[in-house]
Amino acid sequence: MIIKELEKRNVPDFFSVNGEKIDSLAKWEEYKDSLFTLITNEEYGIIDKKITPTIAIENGEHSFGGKVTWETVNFTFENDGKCHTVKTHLLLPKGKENVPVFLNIGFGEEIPNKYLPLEEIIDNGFGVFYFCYKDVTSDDGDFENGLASIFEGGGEKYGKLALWSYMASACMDYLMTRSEVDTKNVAIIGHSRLGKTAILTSARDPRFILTCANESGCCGASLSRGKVRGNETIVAITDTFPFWFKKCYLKYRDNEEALPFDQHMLLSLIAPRYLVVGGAEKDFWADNDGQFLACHLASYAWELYGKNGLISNGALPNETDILLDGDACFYMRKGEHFLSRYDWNVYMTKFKEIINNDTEK
Ligand code: GTR
Repeated sequence: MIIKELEKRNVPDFFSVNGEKIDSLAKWEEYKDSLFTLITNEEYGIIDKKITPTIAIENGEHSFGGKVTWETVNFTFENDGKCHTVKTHLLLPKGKENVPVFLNIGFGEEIPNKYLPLEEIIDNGFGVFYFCYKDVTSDDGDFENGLASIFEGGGEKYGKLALWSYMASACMDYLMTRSEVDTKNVAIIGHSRLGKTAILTSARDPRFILTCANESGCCGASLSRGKVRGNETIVAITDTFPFWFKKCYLKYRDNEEALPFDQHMLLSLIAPRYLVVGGAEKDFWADNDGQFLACHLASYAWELYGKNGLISNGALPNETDILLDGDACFYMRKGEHFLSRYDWNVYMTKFKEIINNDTEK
C-alpha cells in the first residue's frame, strides 16, 4: 500500500546525493548541515545573526489555585540600534524540580486558551513555556515590525516562519539557564503554521528531545509532491501566505518536481530525537496521507541511528490510528483542524514514555 502511494507521488530518493547512497551514519552526519542549508536556501530562509537578548522577569505569581508559578519573561533583542521586546510566559508546577517542559508557540495572548489547556498539562507534571507568535512579528507581508524590523532582508533572505523559529530557539537558550527545568526533556509543540515552525526549529536545534507537529500540513510535515484535490499546494499556500517563505520559493509553484528535496527531508533532520506528527480525519487541506508518508520516508534517517522511525502495518492511516511505538510517530484523530485536549494527551503520553525510558536506563 505504502509503496503504491509513493509511486504515485513520485518522490525521488533524496537519501542519495550525486548518485551515491547515504548508507551510513557517518555519511548522514556529514551531509546533514548542507541539507539544512539547502532547505532553508530554497524555502524558509534563515536569520543567521545570533543576538543574545536581555531578559527581564516581570513577576512570579502563583496562579491556578496556587499550583502554577507564572513568570512573564521579556526578551529584548537589539541589533544595529533597533530593538524589539517579545513577551513570553514560563508556567511551572509550583515547587517541582527537574520539570520537563513543552515550548508552545501559540496563536493567542491568553493563557489558557482554546489550544492550550494549561491546567491539565501542569497536572500531568509538565511545565509550559509559551509565546504568542504575533508578538514576534505580524503574520503578514510587513517586515518592518517586531523582530522583522531588526533583521534585514525580510522576504528576500527569510520569511516569517524563520522568524518565529528564531524566537523558539532563543526560548530554548533561556530554558537552559533555569535550574527548575529538566533541560534534557524539552519538547516543542505548535499547531498548523506553528507546527511548521516547530519542525523547522527542531530540524536546526538538537536540544529539543520531542517535536510535536500538530496538523502542520503543507510546507510542514506533509509531502509537497503528489497532492490531490482538496490538499493545500505550494500554489495555494504562496497565494495566501507568500511572506512565510523566502521569495525564491515561489519558483516551485506548480513545479514541485523541481524541488531538490521534499518535506520528509526536513523531518529526517530531527532524527534520532522523537517526533510526533498529528493529523485530523477531516483536515484534507493538511494532507494526512502526505504527512504519514513523509514520516515513513524520513524513517530512513532514524534507521541510520539504529532506531525505529515510524512503525506501521503498511496501510495508509485511518481516522483513529495512533502509531506511537517508533521514534517518528504519527496519529490521527476524528474531527477537524484544531489543537485539542485529545492531541495534547497523545503528545503527553509520548513525552512521558520518553522520560520514563530515559530514567530506566
Ligand atoms: C491555513 C494554511 C495552512 C495552515 C493553517 C493555519 O490557512 O493554509 O497551511 O498553516 O492556515 O496555520 O491555521
